[in-house]
Amino acid sequence: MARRYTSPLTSADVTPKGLYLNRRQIMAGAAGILGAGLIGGGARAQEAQAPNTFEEITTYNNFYEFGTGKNDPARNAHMLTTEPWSIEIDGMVDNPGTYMLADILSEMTIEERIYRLRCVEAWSMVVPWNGFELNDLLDLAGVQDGAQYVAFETALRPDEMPGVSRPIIDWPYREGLRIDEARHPLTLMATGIYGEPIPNQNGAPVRLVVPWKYGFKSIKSIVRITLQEEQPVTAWNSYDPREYGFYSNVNPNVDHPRWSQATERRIGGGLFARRQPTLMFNGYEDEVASLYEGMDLSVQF
Ligand SMILES: Nc1nc2c(c(=O)[nH]1)N[C@H]1C(S)=C(S)[C@@H](COP(=O)(O)O)O[C@H]1N2
Ligand SMILES: [Mo]
Repeated sequence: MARRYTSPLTSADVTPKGLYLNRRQIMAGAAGILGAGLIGGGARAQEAQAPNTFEEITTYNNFYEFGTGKNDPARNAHMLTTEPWSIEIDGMVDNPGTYMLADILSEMTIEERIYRLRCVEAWSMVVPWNGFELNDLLDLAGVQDGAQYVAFETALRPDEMPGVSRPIIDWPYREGLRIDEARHPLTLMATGIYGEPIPNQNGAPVRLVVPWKYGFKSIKSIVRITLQEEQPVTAWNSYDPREYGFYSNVNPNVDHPRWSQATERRIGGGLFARRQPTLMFNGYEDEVASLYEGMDLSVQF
């Protein structure tokens, strides 16, 4: 199995809510940093890295199933029933079926991961997630040879999601990763923020977090995971493939057709704060660049 990722950020970077966290996990993270020394990409990503407040993370959201305004998810997502919750795991797996989330969680190790989140709209945050590695869930399902991609689907519940009555994207929200991206130790299934259960507006009860890709790849409130041979059809890519690539790796050198990606606005930085430079792979270059060796990132963006 791939090495585990240790966050270059320490418990000292987390505001008091972080104290709810499992102490052993925090200590393990700190030991990892001392042991490993500075990790290149992670160290660079550490600039201006204090996590955003719980308030910022939970009131400025994109979750179009609950409306397209940044504050709509915070106002509407309470309508989503998150308990009980199950995930259908199907396609090229040894153990297909409907998994209760509670059963999955009993098999998983929950860790804290303080990650940068960079939206394709050129704003960013730093979020202290809690979650487990997608890789561990894939092992539980038993990935078969030949499975080259993982497809994900968000719940589609018109009764609970006022936003889906508008045909903004072709619902349900869908996303996908290549299998090596899905198995990368940075790729997290998040169940919490600041040591608290993840709020509905952030994708309760379980959502994907792929920190080196634009935020829309990090699909929320997941009900289905499919292992397959072909590249999955995904919501934003099929909406407009020129604007939203399948890969959507954060890249300051590849602009969105309608705006520059060279800089970003840090949420909570204040109205007059200077924009900060966008980091290649969102600051995780040392961890993930090898996944894309030999690819022309301006073509396969
Ligand atoms: N199902 C679903 N997942 C989604 C979205 C969405 O609209 N629906 N928005 C995406 C976008 S554009 C971003 S930037 C992140 C935002 O996550 P956050 O609200 O937790 O910051 O969620 C992503 N996941
Ligand atoms: Mo986004």
